[in-house]
Amino acid sequence: MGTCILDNIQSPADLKGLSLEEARQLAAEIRAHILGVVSGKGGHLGASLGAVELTIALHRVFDAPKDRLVWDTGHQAYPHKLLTGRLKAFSTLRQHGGISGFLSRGESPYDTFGAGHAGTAISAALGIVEARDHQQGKYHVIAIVGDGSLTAGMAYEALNHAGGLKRNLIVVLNDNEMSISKNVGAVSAYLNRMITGPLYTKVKNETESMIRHIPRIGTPVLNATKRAEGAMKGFLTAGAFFEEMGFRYIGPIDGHRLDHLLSTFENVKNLNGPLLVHVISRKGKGYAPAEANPGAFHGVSAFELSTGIAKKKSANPTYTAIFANCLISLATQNDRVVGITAAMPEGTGLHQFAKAFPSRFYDVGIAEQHAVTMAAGMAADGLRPVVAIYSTFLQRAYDQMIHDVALQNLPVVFCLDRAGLVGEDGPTHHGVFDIAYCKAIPNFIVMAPKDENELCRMLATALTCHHPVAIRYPRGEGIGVSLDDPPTALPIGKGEIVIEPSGAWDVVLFAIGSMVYPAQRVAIQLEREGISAAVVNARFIKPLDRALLNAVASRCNKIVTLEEHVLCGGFGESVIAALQEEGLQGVEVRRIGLPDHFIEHGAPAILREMHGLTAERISTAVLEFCREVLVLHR
Ligand SMILES: Cc1ncc(C[n+]2csc(CCOP(=O)(O)OP(=O)(O)O)c2C)c(N)n1
Repeated sequence: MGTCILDNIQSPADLKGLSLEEARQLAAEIRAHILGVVSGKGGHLGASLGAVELTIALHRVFDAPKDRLVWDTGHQAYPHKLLTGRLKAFSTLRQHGGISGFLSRGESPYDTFGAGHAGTAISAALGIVEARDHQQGKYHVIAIVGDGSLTAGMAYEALNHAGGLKRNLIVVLNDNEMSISKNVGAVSAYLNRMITGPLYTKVKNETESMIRHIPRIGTPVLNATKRAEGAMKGFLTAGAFFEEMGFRYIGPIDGHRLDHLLSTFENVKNLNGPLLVHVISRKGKGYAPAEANPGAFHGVSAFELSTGIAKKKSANPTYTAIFANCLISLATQNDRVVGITAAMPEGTGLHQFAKAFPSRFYDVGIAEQHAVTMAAGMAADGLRPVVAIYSTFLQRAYDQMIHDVALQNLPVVFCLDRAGLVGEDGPTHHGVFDIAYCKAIPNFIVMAPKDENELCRMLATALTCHHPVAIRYPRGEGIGVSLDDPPTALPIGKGEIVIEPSGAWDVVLFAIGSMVYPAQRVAIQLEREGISAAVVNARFIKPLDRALLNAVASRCNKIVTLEEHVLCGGFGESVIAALQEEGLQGVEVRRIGLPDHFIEHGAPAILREMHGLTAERISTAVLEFCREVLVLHR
């Protein structure tokens, strides 16, 4: 990649001396560099391409890391990484041992506040503002938040608080009218009216004339500021909503006009109180396939740069796709079934459901808490809501799960996609806490399928239950098994023995969800070593199949539990507790699962290998556990 200006940017300080023309060239180089790396390795593309000029302008006008840039979500931060000393490391993006795809305080002093989940930036920035003011610090704090992230309830909680406190805080609203899919809701429509209506033209003309009159870009001139203030009066009507929230509204500004951005930020720097700068940008800017299809290019796997076509085709349908098809067929038979997503229609597969049942589909925005309580309300009045949310994002809605759903024992079905290790997105996105957080809640039924057929059976089961139900299933392709048509319901709380060796058993592999197939491979490997291993597919974490546990424990006093989840609060702990409560003494248990620390980013295969979840690593661990048996056999 023949970069030229970018190669010489060691830190944001190097931006200060660039001419406007050079800064524009830099923008083109950053785009080319991001495209080169992301087309080869995958990553978040559209948001970063759309934020190039904005990032250059912020880093040129403000003085990070002294001034604090707090990026919401972090998926748009690739230009920020490239300008803050991570150009060389950028080729390692999202790979194990390489730099993170999001923001990470451990990675760089320029990453003021870590992120990965949306909607946190304004709250975090306000906290930093308070810390600054308590300690008489002198620096700017700038939260950069997308219009999608502005659908998150926490963003409003923070705006409300910040507007009341009246401290110096800059919020940059980077508005590309897109969440991952098209943004939703009344505020999104309001923002859209601001940028498409006649008012925008008026405001834009005023901005342009204001900028023309600024003597030299980069010089804070009082007169220019005054003129800016004057011009801003015209914006009052445009940003009335934010003004009412206690913010001074500035904008809308073209997010790809470096000159506009630079002069606006120079002016904003000299203003006091809470400010909101409304920047209009285009997701995927500069790469035609991404501009044409921003939803698909939000996050991508490796693709052909010339065409935008993905390099790898999946062999089997994904769990997500199977879930969506199955839900559609179940909803065809039951018109009370509705589907709810929190800004992830494609990610959860519910976009297919939306096509089939437009009036029974709800995209609530990045509002997991609201999604859950709305589902509770729907269930309270006779609907059968299916809430499809990634395991990691459902963490947001814990009180709603307890207080609004479970306490009233409402039949809401939670479909937790991306449960387990998700790979390159890393610690903000691994879905490894859901067993712990679901099983602790009374009235919940918690299940995990061994394959995609069982996922369908679990969904069919869940829709017959009069309780809240959580089904956790992994990211990516299914096993490739055929599907029962129609899927039959499972008996609640009943597991199955999937490998039942004749004769005495040396060990029982008690597995849940994605660990059942690996456990079967382990049993086959162990057989070669002379170890007789039974394999149980638990199916239910709660209620756990105690009869089955009793039965296997009476045949064998060694149990290995297997889960793709943290051990702390996990499935294995449930097995141990059940053995104890059933009075099954003398059974030795070894738990295999994830450790009590955050799991880094990297290819799923590498992470599984590192954390002992491959069939090979499990075999070794089980052999070790069974070593007395081995001694006896030999
Ligand atoms: C709590 C939470 N829910 C869902 C997501 C998934 N997600 C990642 S980015 C995104 C859209 C963000 O839109 P916006 O803030 O407008 O940024 P853009 O990508 O458009 O720049 C969503 C829904 C998330 N990161 N966090």
